[in-house]
This record gives sequence, C-alpha cells and structure tokens, in this order.
Amino acid sequence: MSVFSISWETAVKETSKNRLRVMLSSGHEKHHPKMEYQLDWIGTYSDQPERIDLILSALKDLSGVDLMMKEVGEQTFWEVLESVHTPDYLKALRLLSEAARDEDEYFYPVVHPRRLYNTGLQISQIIGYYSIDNFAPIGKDTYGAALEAARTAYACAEEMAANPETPVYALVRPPGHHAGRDYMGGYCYLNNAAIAARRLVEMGRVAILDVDYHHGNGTQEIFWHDADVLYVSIHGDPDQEYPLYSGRIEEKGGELAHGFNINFPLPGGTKRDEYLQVLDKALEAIITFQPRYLVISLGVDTYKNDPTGEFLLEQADFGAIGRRLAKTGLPLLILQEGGYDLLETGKLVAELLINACG
Ligand code: SP5
Ligand code: ZN
Repeated sequence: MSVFSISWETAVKETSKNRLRVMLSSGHEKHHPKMEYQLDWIGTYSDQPERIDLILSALKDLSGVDLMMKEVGEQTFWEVLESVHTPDYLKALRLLSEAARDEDEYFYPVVHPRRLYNTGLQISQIIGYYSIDNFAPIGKDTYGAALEAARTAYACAEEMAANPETPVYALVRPPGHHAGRDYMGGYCYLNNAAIAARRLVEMGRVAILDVDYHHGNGTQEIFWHDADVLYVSIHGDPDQEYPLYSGRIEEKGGELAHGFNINFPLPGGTKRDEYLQVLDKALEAIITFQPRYLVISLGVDTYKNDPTGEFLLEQADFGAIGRRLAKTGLPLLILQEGGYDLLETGKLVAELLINACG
C-alpha cells in the first residue's frame, strides 16, 4: 500500500497546524450524460464534470492542502463494496456500461419492471429494474467512474483510520447518497458515503451528517437497521422536493435501530439562522451518539443560486457550517455530493473546508 502526497506549489512553505488531505476520483469526466428530463421538461444534465474542476481549482488557491493518492487492497475494497451493494446490482451496472457502443450513448430507463427475476429483460428494462428514477443514465464509462468514486471514498476511510487528526476530503463524482443497496437514481450509482462508513465502522461507531439539499434516501436505507451508524440529514422538505418519497421526520430507523435515523426537512426559503439552528440540533444528536468518526455528505446545493434547490444560504454561511463541524472535535471525512451552481460551487466547498480544518 503506498501513499503519494503532492503539495500544490501555492501551498505555504511551513506546514500550517491543520492541513487538509484531498483525494480526487479519476476518470469521472468520461461520465458525461448530456440531458435529464422529467414530465414536461428536458434540460442539461446537472452533474457536469466541470463541477469537479471548479472545486479543484478553488482548493488550489488555498494553502495547507495536500492532494493525495492512495492505493487500496482490491479484495478488501470489494468486500466492503459488496456489503453495501448487491452483487447482481454491481453486475448489472457493469453489463449496462459495456452495452453502450460509443461515448455518446446513454441508456435511460423507460419502464421499471417489478418482477421476481431480472432475466430476459432488454437494456432499458434492466436499467429500469435497478433505478428509482431517470436521473441516472448509464454510458460506456459510467460504471468505471462510479467505481473510482467508490474506491476513492474507501481510500479516504483508510486514510482517516490511519490518521484521524486532520480532515480528509473526497472530491468524488458521480455522487452517491441517492444510490441504495440495489438501485441507482438522482445522479448516483454507488453510495460513496456508505462505503466509507462501512469501512470506518470496523473501528467504532460512525455518524453520517448529510447536508446535501436532497434527502439521502440511499444512505438512510443502507443503514436503516444498523444502530452502529447514525444517519442525520438536513434537506428540502420531500413534500416538495426530490426524492419526494423519503426524508420525513417519522422515518426514525428499523426496529433494532430505532432513533438512529434522524431527518430534518426544511421549507424552501430557509436562510442562515434557521439553518444553523437546525444544524446545531443535528450536531447535538451526533455528539450524544459518541461516534468515533463523522462522515459528511457535503452537497452545496443549499446555496441560494443553486438550480436544483430552494434554500437561501450565502457563501459565508458555508464557513459557519465548517466551523461548527470543526467544533465537534470529531475526525471528519467529508465527501462531495451535489452542488450545481457552476459559478460558485468551488468557492462554497472551499469556504466550508477551510473552516472545517479549524
Ligand atoms: C446528488 C444530488 O444532488 N442529486 C439531486 C438529484 C435531483 N435532481 C432532480 C431535481 C429536479 C428538480 N427539478 C427542478 C426543475 C428545474 N427548475
Ligand atoms: Zn442534492
């Protein structure tokens, strides 16, 4: 197992007290669906490769940031991956990607078959069998990109376990929190946060705080029966917002894990003060749980100009969120989820991360 650490030339000479370790998922740019659609509208796909470039260049302007690569054991990675996702789902993702003939072909689901077996189905039916919506099309390099993002999340978990003193940030794409055990949806294919959490829970209790604008239905489901992983989410009210069918207060966890799933739905128009008040409550629950690690599903689609969200957070508010995360004193593994305003996304992520480093 090897670790390469490359400090950017812009980084300050003397090591600042709290550095940030960043890992980037490679090959994500080859996953580039062009469009998304819903009922009466069709538009540009929100999860563009450019998002990652913007975040990366904003991070390069900061000091005290180390861009790292870490190789992980294939076997142990697959063990964790298969503890989160079913083998038949992983195989379907691979086969669907292999079926695309060139880099412009993307499969979208048309029907969502409900049957006890998945044999004898055609491509659009197989993708529909494993999809909750049509926001996760599959092209030639989708499986590869999703696998690299998952591997990066896993590598970050290993890095965190080895050195929990400073935060680790996984700059990954595609995102993961809408992906469940055997389904894709909402731009997500493999649940990166769940994979990191599964690795970390080998060492002690893990809390996941999901601050993406959309409820992380996949993460909630994966840990529904698991009292060793606390899932807490702050998001747009599913009465109005995607994913529409999950994220309500009443969803508190399965029988053996009741109370280990906490949802904070908030109305459109939510601003700094209301948001931070709820964040404090969320963090209080997390502190009470006494986790060994805190995983953050970081979506910055809570920003006022985000095209997919209705909250009204400003850039400075992301700094305030970061400071509160640092104050918990918990080891932080921060994973990128959504955030689609192509003008500001980089700055928002950077603002949160600098402050999260204390
Ligand atoms: C990871 C993540 O943030 N996934 C979000 C998936 C939600 N995408 C669907 C959003 C539909 C919003 N419709 C707004 C209409 C355009 N004005
Ligand atoms: Zn989102």
